[in-house]
Amino acid sequence: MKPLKTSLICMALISAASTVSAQIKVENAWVRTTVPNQQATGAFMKITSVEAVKLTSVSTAVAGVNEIHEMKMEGDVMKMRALNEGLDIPANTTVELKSGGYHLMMMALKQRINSGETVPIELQFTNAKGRKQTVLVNAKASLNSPYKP
Ligand SMILES: [Cu+2]
Repeated sequence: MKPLKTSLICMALISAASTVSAQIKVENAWVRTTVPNQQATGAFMKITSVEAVKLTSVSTAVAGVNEIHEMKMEGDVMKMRALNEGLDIPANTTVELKSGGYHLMMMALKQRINSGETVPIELQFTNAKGRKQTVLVNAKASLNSPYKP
């Protein structure tokens, strides 16, 4: 009976931990390389969270201005806009930031982004209760996505 009892306690602890903490997972982060004197670029990734959160702000050391953007068709025109209210990440749903859709826009670049470099990006999330959580990701610099679709 003893081993069974131990495993039941373990299961109880695991489920308690997963309901209390907001676990946010960021995968496949990459940033598009630039040519000399280029002023702006984009960063892309997949974000999944156990609880519903909002991506509210972004910061990097390589850009003076970092924004969360959306690209979408309005009639026949592709338009880009800043999501000043943040980007919703519903619970247990992977939100993909990709070319032609949501992306992080890095403007007023302070340096060239070269292939093979790693760009640290700090992502700030807020949950429904206003609790903030910061996630640091290392984005790979690449001309196109270095990850398989
Ligand atoms: Cu943009």
